[in-house]
Amino acid sequence: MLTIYSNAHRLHHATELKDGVLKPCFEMPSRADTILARVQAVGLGEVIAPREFGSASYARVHSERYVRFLEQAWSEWQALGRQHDALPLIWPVRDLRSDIEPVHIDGKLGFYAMDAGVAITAGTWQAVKTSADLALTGMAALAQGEYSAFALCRPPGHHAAAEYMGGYCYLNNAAIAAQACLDGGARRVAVLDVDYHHGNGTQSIFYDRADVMFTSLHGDPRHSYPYFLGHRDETGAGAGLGFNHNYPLPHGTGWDGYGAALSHACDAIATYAPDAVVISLGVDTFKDDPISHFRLESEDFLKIGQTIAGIGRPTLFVMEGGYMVDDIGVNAVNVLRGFEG
Ligand code: Q9C
Ligand code: ZN
Repeated sequence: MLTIYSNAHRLHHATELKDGVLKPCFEMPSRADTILARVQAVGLGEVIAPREFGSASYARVHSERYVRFLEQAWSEWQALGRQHDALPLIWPVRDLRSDIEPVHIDGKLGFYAMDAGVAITAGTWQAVKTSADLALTGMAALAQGEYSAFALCRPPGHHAAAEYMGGYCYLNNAAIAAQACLDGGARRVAVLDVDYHHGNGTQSIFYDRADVMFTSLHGDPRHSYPYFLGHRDETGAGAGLGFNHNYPLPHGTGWDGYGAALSHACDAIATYAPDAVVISLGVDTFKDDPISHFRLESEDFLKIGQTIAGIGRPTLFVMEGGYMVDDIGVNAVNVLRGFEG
């Protein structure tokens, strides 16, 4: 399987507010380095660099003003003499107004963020746009006849919606790639999200559309981040009604519960008969993940890949979460090897 990778991810290494303390993000550069090392150790296939696509491709699923914000936030922050990571401190909840974009960077950060896990640093935009380019390059490879590809994205993307960032995510790499597939002439694309956390951004982007079916298996949002989306009754709206499928699962879920839900999800995707499948590949479902609560073993990730292969469609894997760095390479690449059979 073809892998698309760039060292640009290392430009993004940030801090997050966690348990009341500012600490280094669990989403750190060693994650991608470890996955790449495993890709090479098992001889998965060729590793290529991304092409540059640019903001117009990102603005197919994000608003132009949001993309501009991401691009300019660090210089606006720095212009005030600030040197630490840019983090939001105020959010437009319920009856506060969210129809007017603030001018001040502190207002903008809250306006465009859902939490304090998305710091912006000097290198963030370069890493973020390159991560989207990895997914777009992977989708372009599928368009040119590859049956599968692995976009080794970092930072991840599935919590980012049309106009907000969150949960270590800035641009929604999987959504950008899915939209590019449609723009290239495909009629239907399925996005399957196997990250521990609900893919709220991807769901939001495609919620009212029938040309993208979104399916997510994740920790029940009553107990797990992102808390405010990912319930079973979210089935789509308007033309998209019936094309959004959530499988919230309890703490402690192991292969029995997970495999059954995954098989059900993959059967529904096969029935949808998409031209391509995009997998939001998080491996934070692992038993030793430091911030998640499922109990998958490393061998179970082979079975995830095998089950996805059963859909029988060209497939782009887009890297999302997974925070047990020691095992992240084995677990992520096990999905890919399981897929290849
Ligand atoms: N510090 C992914 O797996 N962290 N994201 C809370 C505030 C939530 C996980 C953020 C974890 C986000 C891509
Ligand atoms: Zn996650």
